[in-house]
Amino acid sequence: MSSTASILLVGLGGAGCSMVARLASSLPPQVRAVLLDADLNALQNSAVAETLQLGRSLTRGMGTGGESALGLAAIESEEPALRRLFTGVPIVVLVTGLGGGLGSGAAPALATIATEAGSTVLAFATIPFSHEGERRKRLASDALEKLSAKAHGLVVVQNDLLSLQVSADASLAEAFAAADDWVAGALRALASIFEAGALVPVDPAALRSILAHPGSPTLFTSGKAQGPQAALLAARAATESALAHGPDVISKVASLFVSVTGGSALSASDAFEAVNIIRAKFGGETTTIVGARIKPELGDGVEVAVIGASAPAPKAPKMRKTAKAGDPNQALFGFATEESLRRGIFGSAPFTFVDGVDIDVPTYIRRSIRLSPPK
Ligand SMILES: Nc1nc2c(ncn2[C@@H]2O[C@H](COP(=O)(O)OP(=O)(O)OP(=O)(O)O)[C@@H](O)[C@H]2O)c(=O)[nH]1
Ligand SMILES: [Mg+2]
Repeated sequence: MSSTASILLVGLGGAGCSMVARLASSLPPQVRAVLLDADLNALQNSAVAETLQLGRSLTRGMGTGGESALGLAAIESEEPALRRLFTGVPIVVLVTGLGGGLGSGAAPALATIATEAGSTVLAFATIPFSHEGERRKRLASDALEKLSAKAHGLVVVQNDLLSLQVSADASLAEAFAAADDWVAGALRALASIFEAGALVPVDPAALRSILAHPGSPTLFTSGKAQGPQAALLAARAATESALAHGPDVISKVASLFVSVTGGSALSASDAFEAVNIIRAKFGGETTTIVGARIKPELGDGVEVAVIGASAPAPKAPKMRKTAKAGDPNQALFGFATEESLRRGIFGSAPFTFVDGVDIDVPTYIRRSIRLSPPK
């Protein structure tokens, strides 16, 4: 790995590789790209120099044909090479399209290998379009559940939401291209946070402190604007982006990382004005880390990118079902926390905030309504 690269951008499977390949020519030196796929053809046709073929002896250079078990076996077969790839890498950004066999089967295992090698893993995963059918949706939702427990941060990108930006009669290829562009834009904004020459510098270690725990519910959004008050308008665009309002997106987070990039006219006070708008919308009460940099080529434009996370919800205490009195191995009863009691069966699930209210908490508890005993 080159001495300046602190982020490894990993494309996994057909869609993940295509999204990363779109960016390859415009990455700053701090970001290095690598493509992982079982499909040799897809790897050979890409402009990214660094590739690793998965499951050589299992799929013989082809895709998995939608078999997620094969996707998992393919990644396991390359475990030693992957461990070497991740060793010494502070941040791994994993990009994949869920719904096929490779991305869905391999992504959770890949996040585990990277985490065990000491990397902080931020995953971007697309969810199939509704018209791709039930099977792909199911594969994606199974994979999403596993991946969210393994990655430190997970940004879920609903293809259906992104497709609202293309016309109703657009082809599938056009819809994929819109999704690719969107994810590439988000990744470009993320990469630019770490470019040299900052007005307010940030260290990649700061991102590690925001995404400190596997399973953290994660928010990611970005916005752009031009002209007078561009910083303020870009911040507003970030708060209104479709990404910040999807069904799996949390709207208030404990920790925020805000990057503001603009042309030569951008001042530190413009940047902090933008940050205030972001904080008013998304929180960041525990920590807010701000990075700002000038990129003269942006002219009078400003781009704002936001990553936020909250610590994962505490898991409900487990009890052994068949312990006998006096059994020395009998599990001790844990004390439920107030939070786990409030959230009941949703205790370990990601928070779902709507207008600042955790909707997984039953309404009668949220509103403190006393229930009368059954007659
Ligand atoms: N954004 C984007 N999404 C795509 C593209 N191609 C496929 N997808 C999405 O990604 C999902 C997974 O497809 P692939 O990435 O081709 O599947 P894979 O992980 O390579 O798995 P197999 O090919 O089955 O081994 C699909 O269900 C689509 O929702 C693409 O070019 N761009
Ligand atoms: Mg494929």
